[in-house]
Formats: sequence, C-alpha cells, structure tokens
Amino acid sequence: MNFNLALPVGTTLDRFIMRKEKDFPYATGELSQLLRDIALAGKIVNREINRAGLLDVTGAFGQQNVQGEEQQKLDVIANIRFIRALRNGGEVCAIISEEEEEIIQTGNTKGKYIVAIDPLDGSSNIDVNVSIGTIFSIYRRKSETGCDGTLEDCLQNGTQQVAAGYIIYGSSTMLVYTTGNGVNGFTYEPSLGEFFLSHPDIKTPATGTVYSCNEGGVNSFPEGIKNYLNYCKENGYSGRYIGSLVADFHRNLLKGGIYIYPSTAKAPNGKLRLMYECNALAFIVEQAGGKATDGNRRIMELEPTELHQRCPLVIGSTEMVDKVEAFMKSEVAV
Ligand code: AHM
Ligand code: MG
Repeated sequence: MNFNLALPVGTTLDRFIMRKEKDFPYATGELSQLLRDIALAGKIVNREINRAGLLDVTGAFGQQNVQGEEQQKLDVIANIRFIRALRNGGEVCAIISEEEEEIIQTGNTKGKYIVAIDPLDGSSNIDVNVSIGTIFSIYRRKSETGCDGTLEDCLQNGTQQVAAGYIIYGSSTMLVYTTGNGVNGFTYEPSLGEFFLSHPDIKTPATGTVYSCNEGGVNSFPEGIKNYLNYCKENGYSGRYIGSLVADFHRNLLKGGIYIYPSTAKAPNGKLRLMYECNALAFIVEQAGGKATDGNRRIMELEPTELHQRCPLVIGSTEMVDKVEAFMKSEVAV
C-alpha cells in the first residue's frame, strides 16, 4: 500500500485565520471573515482567469479606467467579483478600487473596515498567459459606525494598515498576507478548492542579485536610479522584469532582489498607486524583513491626499534598497 496517498493535506487558510484570530485579544472575527471574503472572490477570479482563453473574457472592455488606461474585460470582472464579495460580507463600509474614480460605499454602515484594492494588476499580461495579481490593503475606519465611510477613513497612511496581501495567479495560484505578525503564503489546491499553508513565516533575503525595472524609460530616470542600474550591471546582477508587479515582487520576496518603478518623463510621480499597490506590498515586505521607499522616504509614511495618488516605488531586499537610497542621495556616478 502506498502510504503517501494518506499524508495529511496541511493547514487550510480558514483554519489558519481562525487560529491566528486568537492572537488578537479583542478580536471579534470580523477581520477574519473579511480575509475569507477576499479569498473566496480570489478563487472565483482565479477560475475566470484559468478559463480566459475559452470564454469571451479576454481583450479590451472598450472603456478607460480612472487612470485613463484601457480596461480589460477581466479587470472589470475582477472588480465586480471583489466588490460583490466585500459588499455581501458586511464588514467593509467603503472600498477604493483602481477601477473606480470615487469611493465605493458598500451600504454596510456598521462595517468597521476600509479596503483599498487593485482587483487585477498587470492588465497588459492578461491576454498572453503571463502571471497577474490582486493587491489589497485593509484599514480600520476612523469615523463612527452608522454612516458611510469618509474620505478621511480612506486616506490613511500605510502604517495604519491592519492587514494587506496579494493573490498571484501564476503557475500556481497563491495568496500571501500579513496582519502585522509576519507574512504567510498559501497555495491554492484547485481540486479541493482550498488555499493551503505552503510558505509559513516568509522572510526575504537581506540582499540579492536580481533587479526588476522597465529600463525602456531609463533616459528620463533620476540620476541616482541610473547610477544604481549601472552598478547592478557592473556587478553582474540579473535583470528580471515581467511587467506584472505582483509577479516581480513575489519572486524577489522569495529569492531576494529589488523592484524599481521610478519617476519618468511620462510618469513624473511614478506609475504605481500608493493606496492599493505600494502600501500593501510595503507592509508585506517590511514584515518579511525587507524595505520599501520612494527612493528617499518610507512608503508607509507617505501622507495620501488623493485616492489614486501615484508614487515612485523601490522595494525588496533591505541592503539593495539602502544602496538605491545612497545613490539617490549622492546623485553622482560611483
Ligand atoms: P496596471 O495596474 O494598469 O496593471 O499597471 C500596473 C503595472 C504593474 O503590474 C507593472 O509592474 C507595471 O504596471 C508595468 O508598467 P510598464 O509597462 O510601464 O513597465
Ligand atoms: Mg495595478
């Protein structure tokens, strides 16, 4: 008899969340339920992505989002799925989504939480079977319950996050999240329909030899970034850039490395959005022992003034991010 067939299947995401809830003395279970709502929507979106070539869900939707970028059909579907899950769950009073200009009021005025979400990041990779992702941040509302979420509730800085995570739809689908007590990763088992703990207590290497950056725009990068990229080349580093933030970030988190999206002539404040891309990944990387800055300042301390605010992003292994900061300070070739 092959006893391998009877090996334990491991810890499910639900059980893990339940266990962790006991670590918070006054936990009411609402944050746990909220994380489960996100995981459920993630499973549904994963199903749509896996069948994308067979259904009429690839290609452009025919409209632009609030950033003036062309929306893909799957962007729109993912947005609907996550908003519906969060609305039905009842724990969230308001949502910021990359796909919607204004704050989305869920109608759950008793909900204690705010979610900022990029429902499907890496849109340009959707139609070509390259990894894409979902990124989310969770905040506690500041206003009293009983009314809609306010702009002030939504514009909290990254240090106020109570949880953050991402789902990577890759060669396997994974959910990685933190509630401020380390980072844990769960791999989706499609035949059982469950996420299982596969990467407990993720720690990112202090340094690495991989840099991820779209060098197409290098001519308009700040001098400090240009100099850092030259340093990478002189030292034989490898360039790895998929153009899907979650995928580039995830690889560097596990293997060591740095992701850079600086200011460019085309995007003077960088391209990525503070509220639903940068802050979430900054929280995760810090919890894993890494670092996230805009080249000078800690991402999580940037004060948001707009829902869709952009900022440069330098994120990954601490020693590499420190090196970029040193180059940014000196702004001279070394
Ligand atoms: P999106 O939110 O419209 O998908 O844009 C974000 C994406 C990131 O996933 C990726 O790292 C970056 O944009 C790629 O941009 P570029 O094509 O300029 O390199
Ligand atoms: Mg995005």
